Amino acid sequence: MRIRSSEFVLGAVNLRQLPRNGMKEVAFLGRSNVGKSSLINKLCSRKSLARQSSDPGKTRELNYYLINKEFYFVDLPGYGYARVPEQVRSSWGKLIEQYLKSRTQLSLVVQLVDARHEPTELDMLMVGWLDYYAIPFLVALTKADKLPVSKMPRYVDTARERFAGFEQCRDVVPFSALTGKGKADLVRIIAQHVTNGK
Ligand SMILES: Nc1nc2c(ncn2[C@@H]2O[C@H](COP(=O)(O)OP(=O)(O)OP(=O)(O)O)[C@@H](O)[C@H]2O)c(=O)[nH]1
Ligand SMILES: [Mg+2]
Repeated sequence: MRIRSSEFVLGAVNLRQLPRNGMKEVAFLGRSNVGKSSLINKLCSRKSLARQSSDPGKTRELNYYLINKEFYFVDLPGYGYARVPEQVRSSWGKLIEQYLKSRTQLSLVVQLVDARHEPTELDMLMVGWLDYYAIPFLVALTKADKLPVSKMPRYVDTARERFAGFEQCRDVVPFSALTGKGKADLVRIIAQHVTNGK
């Protein structure tokens, strides 16, 4: 599969606003500032399709992008941004959990984790939900260009071991929005989940 077209469709603040046409969805999940929008832009070979924030924690909507007029990418609101009030944080958590739990057309989640750091508690809580709700996911280790090449294999191995215990984990892929590293692997795995044998 090649990503030939991508367009912004809508930003939803609640689940009632989500598309009802049944097209498959791939959702991108990760803490605020981990690189979700940059990854979506890179996959789509676009400079500014998904809004990249200079102001972390700003993406509050579920942003829908129609890909190849065939399926959706969903940029989920980033979690874990410290300066967001507790009440707002818990309502985001509920929105994300409701979405994961109820969205039957959700075919794959790309869970983003910073390649240089240990996954956060919230990252592990999210993949726990994914396993619990039986949603296949793949882990993208973002900003891999910031890791010295010599350290890369050890970091990737550690992450693979960490996620190996999750039944729904399909793969762990180092990724860089700067260099495009990992893009081909991500597109290949996404294609396996959204196309019907094409
Ligand atoms: N070096 C490097 N920087 C990156 C990479 N991906 C993202 N960044 C930078 O990290 C910052 C956050 O990136 P975003 O793509 O806006 O992150 P996000 O997860 O969408 O953030 P929110 O929408 O606030 O949740 C930006 O300054 C990006 O330029 C990468 O692969 N390499
Ligand atoms: Mg974003």
